[in-house]
Amino acid sequence: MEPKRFMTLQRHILEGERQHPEATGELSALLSELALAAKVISLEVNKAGLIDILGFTGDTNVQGEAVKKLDIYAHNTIVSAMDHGGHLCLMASEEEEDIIHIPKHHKLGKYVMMFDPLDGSSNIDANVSIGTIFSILKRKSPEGTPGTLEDALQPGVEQVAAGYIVYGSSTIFVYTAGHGVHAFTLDPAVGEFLLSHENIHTPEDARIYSTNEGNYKYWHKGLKNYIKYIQDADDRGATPYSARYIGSMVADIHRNLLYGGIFIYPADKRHPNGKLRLLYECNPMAFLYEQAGGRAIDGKQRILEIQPHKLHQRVPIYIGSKNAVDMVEKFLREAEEEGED
Ligand code: P6P
Repeated sequence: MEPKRFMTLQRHILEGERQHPEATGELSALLSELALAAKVISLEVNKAGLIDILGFTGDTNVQGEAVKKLDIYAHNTIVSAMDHGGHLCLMASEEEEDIIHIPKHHKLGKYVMMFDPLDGSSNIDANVSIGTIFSILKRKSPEGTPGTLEDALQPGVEQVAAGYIVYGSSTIFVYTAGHGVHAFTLDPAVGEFLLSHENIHTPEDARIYSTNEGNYKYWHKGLKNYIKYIQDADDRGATPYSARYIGSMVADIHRNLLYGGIFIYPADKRHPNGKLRLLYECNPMAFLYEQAGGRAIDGKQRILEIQPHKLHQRVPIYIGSKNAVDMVEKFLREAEEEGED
């Protein structure tokens, strides 16, 4: 078995950039700053359980109330790690209503980053894997000026890099810069993200479906027809699907990316736009999945082609193995053509 190259995240990004003469090294510096923030967040997430058990807070208050909520902590860690590197002109976070400007005394860069600092954080008390999701674009507004909302409201096809960090039994940094999907596992002993999965290709066929079936009665008919179709797979002599849904998007997506699966958070009769956010949840996951050979749609169009109108805009999402997304798209289209609701 060929030994894994001692390939760090930073070296991998730099080598990737060197293959593109126009690259300036700014993107690799930006991703390295994010990787540092991820290491700090990973430390805090992994001791979160202790806050309740041992009262270990790092603050005076043993009750733990004084300890910042982990998602605020993650948000603050990312902002403070990245607002002075000189590579960003703007940030946007799930935790902030408005765009986040770069402090006046810092150099303004050519990139914009949108992120969900700690998606699924409501699961932390149950020790469920959670994650940071990020999306990086090039600014459209003039260099040297403060970034604008329009810099953030670009369709997903404009992303130059995207990915997530999943804080689970290991901390894994998964990213794409448009040249394949690569994963790096944090080795806490050396404090480095080391290449663990190069050029991830998601299986064309799914054997896992991930959705909150508690919302079944509110689903539109096309989705009900699709779920029934896959649940009857063995009647057709096909391999039955497994239902796997942990309620943490990064954990569900990471498992499905590696094993093959489809993740669905649909529009339904209560939520006409679904629940998940376009700019810092659906777009980055869609970019990553398409780079890994999968697909991501809102039910009608590519997620990456949706023109955003609002910073925290929600969209329905069907994302996963190509053949599975093709199939659900067919059921949704047929139900609409037959006027079924
Ligand atoms: P529901 C977590 O709150 C989250 O934003 C995603 O990580 C997850 O996929 C989804 O919501 C779960 O939502 O409605 O099924 O609990």
